[in-house]
Amino acid sequence: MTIMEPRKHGSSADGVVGGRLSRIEGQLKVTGAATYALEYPTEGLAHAVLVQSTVAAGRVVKVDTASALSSPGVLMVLTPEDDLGLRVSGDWGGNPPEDLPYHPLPREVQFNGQSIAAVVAETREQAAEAARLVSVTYEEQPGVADLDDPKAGEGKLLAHLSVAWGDAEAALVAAPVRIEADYRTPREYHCAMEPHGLTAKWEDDQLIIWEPSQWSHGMARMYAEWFSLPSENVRIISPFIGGGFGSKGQPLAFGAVAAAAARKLGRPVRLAVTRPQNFTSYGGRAATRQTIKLGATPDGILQAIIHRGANETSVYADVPEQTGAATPILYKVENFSSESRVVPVNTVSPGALRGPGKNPSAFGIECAMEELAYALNMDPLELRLKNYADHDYQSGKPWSTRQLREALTQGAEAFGWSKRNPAPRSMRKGRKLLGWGIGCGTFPVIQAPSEAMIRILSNGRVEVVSGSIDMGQGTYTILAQTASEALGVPVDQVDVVLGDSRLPGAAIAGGSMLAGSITGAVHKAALAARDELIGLALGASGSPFRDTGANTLTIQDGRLSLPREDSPTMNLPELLASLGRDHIEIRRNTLPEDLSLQDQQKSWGNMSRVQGPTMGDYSMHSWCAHFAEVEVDEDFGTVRVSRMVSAFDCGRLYNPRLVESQWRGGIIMGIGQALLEEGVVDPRNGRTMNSNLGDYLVPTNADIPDIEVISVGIPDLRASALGGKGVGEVGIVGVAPAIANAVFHATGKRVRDLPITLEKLI
Ligand code: MCN
Ligand code: MOS
Repeated sequence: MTIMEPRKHGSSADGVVGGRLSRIEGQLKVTGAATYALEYPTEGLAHAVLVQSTVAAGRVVKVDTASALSSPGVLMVLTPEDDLGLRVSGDWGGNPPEDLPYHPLPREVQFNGQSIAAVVAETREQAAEAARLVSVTYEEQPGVADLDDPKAGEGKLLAHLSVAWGDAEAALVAAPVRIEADYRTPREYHCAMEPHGLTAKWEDDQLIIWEPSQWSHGMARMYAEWFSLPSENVRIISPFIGGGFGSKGQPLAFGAVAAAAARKLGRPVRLAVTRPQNFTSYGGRAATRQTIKLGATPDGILQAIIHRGANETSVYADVPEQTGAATPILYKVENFSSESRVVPVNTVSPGALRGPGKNPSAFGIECAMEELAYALNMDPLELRLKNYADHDYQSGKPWSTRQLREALTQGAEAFGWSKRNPAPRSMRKGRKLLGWGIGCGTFPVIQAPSEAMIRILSNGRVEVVSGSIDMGQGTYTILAQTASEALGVPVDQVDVVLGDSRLPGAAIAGGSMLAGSITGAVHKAALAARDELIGLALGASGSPFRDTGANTLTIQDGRLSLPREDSPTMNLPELLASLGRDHIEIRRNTLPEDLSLQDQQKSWGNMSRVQGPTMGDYSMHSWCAHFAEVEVDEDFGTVRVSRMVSAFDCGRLYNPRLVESQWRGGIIMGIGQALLEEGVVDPRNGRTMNSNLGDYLVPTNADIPDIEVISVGIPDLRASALGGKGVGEVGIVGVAPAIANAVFHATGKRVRDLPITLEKLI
């Protein structure tokens, strides 16, 4: 548990909701004072190193551990022979686990890079050396390498993802103007700066785990289910995370191995997943392919959208990367049909990666819209505005708020879109071809309950306490601002304590749902604390307000006073002293009132009370419009994004400085997706060949231009207590199509499979 003490960062106006306060934990991070999961000192620590399969499919027939066991410092080698005594855990929704054994080091190999053995030794170096000596014999079976493998087939239809209204087939045939195109996106990976790993320690039947987590309560529950323990026996500690991007929302096989090894050995065990092992310990964004057919009138009114998509999944779980997620809600259309398939291949199950579903979906529909614009000889901005969706045609519900028109028009204005010559290859800068393109994006508002505690200490400091997570997105800071404003206490008097499953429950830092959810709980708790303080101050013996007949007080700058000029005042230390209390504690949650305490506690470790964007009377989403400029060198085929302007509707912004950083971060990842990122699979053995940051390219500073971001949102009080919508993911959605569209405008070449690398342009 770490206590964050905000320092002065600019004026006091920065400290309230909507202020531009700098990250309050920033100094701890840049000075190296913040402690990460693998840095906790633990006495008697042993170190585990994973051994991973080198075949895509088959059976482990023998693991020869003799030389590893006789290697210096080795304490234990775990193989598929060892029954670790684990049971399968439940899913995110908290649905009861199947009563089956769980083998994190399985005998059946399902993908290349699967963990099948682990060596535990006194030091990490000794474990790594011995892991090289473990020799595995397989009975190999033919595997399916990836989506392009001829053995992969067309996959399974996921009927629950099919969406249709009107008669799309008939409307398409009748449409005077039609386009049809196939789009593809490759495997992509999170590449968080902090790799996966954990330190696991048992104290009797209590399991303590230091592991980067996007969801402390959910992970505690899932670990507990593996070990057949009550949830409260597992404690996840995760105050700082070096990025997650969707990869750290659940415990993974290596975590089960480390915790089981610690139990077997009777010593704490640390397991650091190496960078290459990160690529197969949790899946990245699945490779996708999709076909989009659009029909329109000659003046550009959409008549039909037909979408057929597929993504690769593993052979053991059907994980959709829903390429039809944005297609039905971006435009007004009376005839629509979408179907999604999953294609099992021998890979680790794909995972959630910033903007899952919406991201590849926007690549398809936003490229297709520009292809239609060219077929119609119409400005792509005009085409988008012409087909503006006045409500959600999929659910039939009105939008809660949708400022996408403003995003398109204000973004276009700031970018200078009206100066565009529409003809491909018509614009130049020096000897480079210049291209401009648009891509829209969206991400749903997901709502979840949360709980928070406010503690007022006798020294006047205020603590905001929550088990929620800050993986860099800004939770610490916005919670200090929320409490400061609601309580009337300066922000540098507020400390924020996060990242521990022993603390009050919270939504996952995922699905862009945490900020809206946890600010609601903190706001509620802080208002209750304020009322409590005022009540106590009016009644306290020796209180200057006691005989004034007043029935309320104001709190400003940490001082209580009557709402009049010449009022006596009292600060928080004085109040607590007069009450003889060393602290005051208030806890509030946003669950329904009538839940039993037991049901309340259960709610934090599962998502049974999470609400999707159309569960109420409205359809609620964040929106954006990206405008990209590229410079293409015709001789070398190199593409550089030279300018981006992006306009967003994310409702009210709790902290615009942090939001702008979130948006830019998403856009930078989108530039990587458009031009660089691609997991390359060896077709012979299903191995991820570029499983390191030297070969799997992500953008560097030199790849990133000026990025101008604009907020066009208005407060949306249906979306959240304070009026904000989700911010963390929408930024990446629509970037890749904006760049692909710009590359077409520059070169006249339409690249429909990402990334847009030079060999596709020459
Ligand atoms: N915010 C705001 N006003 C709003 C909404 C959000 O000021 N109306 C700001 C706050 O600083 C808040 C942040 O934006 O902390 C993100 O809020 P939100 O959109 O609710 O997203 P979450 O807090 O749920 O964070 C998860 C989200 C996801 S799902 C991914 S993936 C992602 C992302 O955040 N991974 C990240 N941003 C990331 N940023 C960093 N640095 N590292 C990651 O791994
Ligand atoms: Mo974000 S991919 O939902 O963690």
